Amino acid sequence: YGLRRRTSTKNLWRLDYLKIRDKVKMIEGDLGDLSSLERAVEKSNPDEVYNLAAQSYVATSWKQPIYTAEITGLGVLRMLEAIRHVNPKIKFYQASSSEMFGKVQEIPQKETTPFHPRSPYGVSKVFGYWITVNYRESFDIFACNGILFNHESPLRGTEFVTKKITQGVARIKKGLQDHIELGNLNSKRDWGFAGDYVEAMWLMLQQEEAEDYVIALNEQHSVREFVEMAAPYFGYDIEWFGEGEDELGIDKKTKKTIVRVDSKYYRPSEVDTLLGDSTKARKELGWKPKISFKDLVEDMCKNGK
Ligand code: F7E
Repeated sequence: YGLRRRTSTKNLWRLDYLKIRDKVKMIEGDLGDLSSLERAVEKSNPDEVYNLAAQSYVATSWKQPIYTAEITGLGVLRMLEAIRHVNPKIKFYQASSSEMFGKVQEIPQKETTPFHPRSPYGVSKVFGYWITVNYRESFDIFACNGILFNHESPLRGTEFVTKKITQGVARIKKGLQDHIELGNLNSKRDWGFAGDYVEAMWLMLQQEEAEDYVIALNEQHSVREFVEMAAPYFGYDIEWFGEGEDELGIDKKTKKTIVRVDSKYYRPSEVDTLLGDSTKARKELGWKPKISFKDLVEDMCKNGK
């Protein structure tokens, strides 16, 4: 079963891409509406609930901070309440995020690293994390936090930087777009393949005890490096000129400008560097990512739309 928020336009293209549209039954519901969640849990009668729903775009969380807190933060509590009322035996997975580490207190970040979120999104995820721990400790619900570092695939939404870059370079090559406008090129992330990370989510709910786990590739790259790695799939080789807002990424051979920096994509407070340490998940869950960073970039370049 999938929980589906009502919209006037169709948005099930990801299920089509994965060829599972016929296998997933949709139930209408909204993380803002407790009664709809209770009905969804009653109707589907699940063994496991995976809460991956959120206002998930960090930049929007400064524009809509209260909505973000309502859905990304309080939405987790509503889901837990629905489980507690309908059937507290249901296992619960909460999509916690590396954004909770924000201004990082140690490098790399692991389960015991203190949180210092840097956006209304990160702050809301910290609430979701702790309410999950609290319902585990208060009501003995089998509830786990997966603290997932950035996880990407060709299914990524176009506003996120990996998809914006891979789709953007593909469109430039086809003559559909002139250049890509990006914000902070120096920002560093630990990017992995979403499919591998979903396997870790499932493994967490198959353990004897409910616990929290960091899921990451344990490898870090900057936005600039992501551009440099994606460009060659489309025949470009990027060199950089200028600094800050004046920086340009230009193709060596053709001298075409591929990337321009636009300060409108800078964030009011940035998460400069994220690097995970997923040792616990690798040891206790036996989890190991199959797709490397290089393979991920290639997959997104080849299979993006
Ligand atoms: O930004 C920088 C931007 O929006 C990555 C979500 O899934 O992962 C995601 O959050 C970095 C940031 O992802 C542009 O400033 C530069 O430093 O792709 P993003 P995110 O904010 O890391 C975590 C784990 C989540 O939980 C979130 O839900 O790239 N950047 N230029 C840019 N970012 C965007 N979006 N667009 C740019 O033009």
